[in-house]
Amino acid sequence: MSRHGEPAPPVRIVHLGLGAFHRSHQAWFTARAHDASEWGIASFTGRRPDAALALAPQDGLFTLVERSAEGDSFEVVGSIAEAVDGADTARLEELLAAPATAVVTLTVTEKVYDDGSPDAPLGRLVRGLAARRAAGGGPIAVVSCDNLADNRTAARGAVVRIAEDLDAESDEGGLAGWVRENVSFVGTSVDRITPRTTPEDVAEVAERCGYRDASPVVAEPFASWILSGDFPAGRPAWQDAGAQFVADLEPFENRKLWLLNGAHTMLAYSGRLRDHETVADALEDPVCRRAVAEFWDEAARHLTQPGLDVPAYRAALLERFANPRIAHYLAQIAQDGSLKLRLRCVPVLQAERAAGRSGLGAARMIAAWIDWVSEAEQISDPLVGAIQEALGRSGRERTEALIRLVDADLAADAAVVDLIHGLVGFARL
Ligand code: CS2
Repeated sequence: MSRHGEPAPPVRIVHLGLGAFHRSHQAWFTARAHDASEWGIASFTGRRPDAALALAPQDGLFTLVERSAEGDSFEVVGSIAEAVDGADTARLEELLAAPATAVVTLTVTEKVYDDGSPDAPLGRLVRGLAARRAAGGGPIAVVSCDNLADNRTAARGAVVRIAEDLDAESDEGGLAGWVRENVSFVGTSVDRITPRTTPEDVAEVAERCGYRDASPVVAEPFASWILSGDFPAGRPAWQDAGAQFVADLEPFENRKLWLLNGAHTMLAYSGRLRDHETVADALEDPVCRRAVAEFWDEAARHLTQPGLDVPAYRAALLERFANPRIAHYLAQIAQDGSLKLRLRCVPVLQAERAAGRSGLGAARMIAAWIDWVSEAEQISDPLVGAIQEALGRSGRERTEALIRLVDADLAADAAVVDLIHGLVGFARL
């Protein structure tokens, strides 16, 4: 694939976290805007520099395979003007210093918001912002596209904290103040199921499209992007591709995190314990499906704002999850469980407890996680050390120690601990 000498759109967006989801989501929305020719993305890799190596030789172009239950359709996405190794901080600083750069988007994963080290993605971003300040590049928008509650506040908090650390080390200071005045943090709720690309997908694109794409991306047809915040230096017309701009993001964010991601996490643990591989497989199992429905009933009690249409959202989710042609592996979703539970399950459990109910459905999700970590061959989680330590205990004490890693208040609630302790093992029955 190549642009055949045609120029790529000029870079006005910098992205951190070049992965499949970024390509099926923000890159696709940008390519679909009517002003797409004015908005190129320079996308920097996070954990996987090979993502840039595969895209650079094909001028940033890639195929999006839209996979519905009926079949596949193919589309070349041209919005990534540059695919850059994340270690190339000189290029990042140069681009962030440029006044033409108006937007930074982030898909750096939930755990990175707590990582303040200078070499982590947000540390690199802050050094880029320092370069912008020095160059007089002007205000800019930073748009978090990670599955965190209130991701705008999480991004602002992390960036300001790192900027304050840099200020403390330098003679000049003032960076944190500049960030507060010049960086608009935009909150978003993002959604598009994007399983990992397989060698079969690469072969299929070659056969059906007649060209070789070393790095296509597969996604479901559904895509949603709900945003809240200002873009002081402009943005692409993402609404052309269906993006929604709202004043109050929270209800939408909760609906997505609790209903979609919560169900994913429930299916990941209960499904793996019952030997299922994918979301669609687990959903066919009445034990897993019942657990999801029970959790959804609880969550729905706290999703009452007008316009959320929870019944229709739930029905659509069941259809999306059941797509038999999307192999979305439970093992992938099972990663980083301690953090994901905190976002997807704990708020529902707390709301249920506050309303005087047990929170059985949410408790079941934590029980499934406990059961799964107890037997998993490999645990990929920022708290893996503490999880292993807790697993060394036994009985109720062990359950309590694991719950504490998810949420200390819940672990201090004896009724919750008893409930979860009694539920461990439900998925094996
Ligand atoms: C999933 C999400 O891996 C996970 O934890 O729940 O990646 C999910 O597929 C996306 O948020 C869908 O938009």
